[in-house]
Amino acid sequence: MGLFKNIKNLFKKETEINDDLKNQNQFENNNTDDFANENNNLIELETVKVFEKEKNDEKEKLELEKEKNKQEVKLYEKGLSKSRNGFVNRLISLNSKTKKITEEYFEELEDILIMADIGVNTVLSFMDRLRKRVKTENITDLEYLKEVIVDELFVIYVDNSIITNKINFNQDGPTVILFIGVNGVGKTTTIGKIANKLKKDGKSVLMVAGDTFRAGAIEQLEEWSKRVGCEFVKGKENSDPSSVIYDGVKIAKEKNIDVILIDTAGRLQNKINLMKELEKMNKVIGSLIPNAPQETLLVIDATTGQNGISQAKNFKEITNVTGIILTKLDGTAKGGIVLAIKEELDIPVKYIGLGETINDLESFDIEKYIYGLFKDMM
Ligand SMILES: Nc1nc2c(ncn2[C@@H]2O[C@H](COP(=O)(O)OP(=O)(O)O)[C@@H](O)[C@H]2O)c(=O)[nH]1
Ligand SMILES: [Mg+2]
Repeated sequence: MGLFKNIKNLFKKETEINDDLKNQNQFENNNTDDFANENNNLIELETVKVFEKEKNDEKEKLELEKEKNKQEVKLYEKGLSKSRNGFVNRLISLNSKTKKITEEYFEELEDILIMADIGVNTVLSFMDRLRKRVKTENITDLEYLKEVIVDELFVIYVDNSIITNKINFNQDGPTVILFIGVNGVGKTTTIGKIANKLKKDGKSVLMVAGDTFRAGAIEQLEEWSKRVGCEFVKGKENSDPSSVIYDGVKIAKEKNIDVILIDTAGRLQNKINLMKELEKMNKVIGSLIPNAPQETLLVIDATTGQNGISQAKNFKEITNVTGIILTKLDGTAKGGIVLAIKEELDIPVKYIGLGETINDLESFDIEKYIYGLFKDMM
């Protein structure tokens, strides 16, 4: 498979888009050559000009893409540095002190991975596969084993699933995204960050202050709406969130807003009540926009490890969670939680939070994530 090598090539040498660019030029040069041979009049010249322009536009687009990709990789690198200094360094030092692959080595590796929040079951099945491969492929070279480890970790994520970090946008009418999760995980902050991204993509955004429960929650979201420069709808403190949501969605429809971001309170003390509340919200939203909400994104805090996974299991039982946003990955030294989410919940991670500022949010990309974690091993 050689995924380790692929990722290494992709980011370390930065060749990917450069090569694309070269191929593209080659292709278009050939095309223009062919064209010149067939026609030798003015029309030809004009066509070549158009070709040139298209070629330059394409080049510019690729350059921009390349720059964007570079910036994103940098954010992953920065945001995952704690994890690199934590569990990845332990992995590296285990590998460098090991001379021979023994049972002791496997046990220590297992410990390191469990400590990294990858999840016990995930680690056990990973260790099974690794042991088998070492045996059947007769692996003795530790350099090679390193590659196998990264490859097998990646397999956990891609196994039997369609990976999509894409938001399901409504084709006719506003897209509704509902944000749920317990207190303090980063819902409101994430709404601010996502609104900013959407605005940059040219979409109009309306925020709904559906957390009417916590003091200061409404003002906090309002602050974000001002910063981002988007529409904002609120109700009174302690009012029924569903009625605020009703108002918000109605206004968004009237104003032809592209995306509605709904903040909610994260009370999980009483599962039945929360379930009823979420049901009511969904009903109100669905009555105004068929098939909405298009996304119900559960926010979890990476620093809470297994606790975050249990929260997610609870939410999954009471409502239809379409994606996960994993915040504060920058704050943990155990960035393995993404793999646990995959194995234990099988809900796609759509975004990750890599810091507190407005730009510290990225669409989740498993290759960049693996690179951000293991770049020192590559
Ligand atoms: N380091 C870090 N802090 C974050 C991130 N996302 C949110 N926070 C912080 O987490 C705290 C709680 O966030 P808030 O949005 O109020 O959580 P909510 O209660 O779920 O709405 C705030 O101090 C945020 O700045 C992140 O990705 N990284
Ligand atoms: Mg909040």
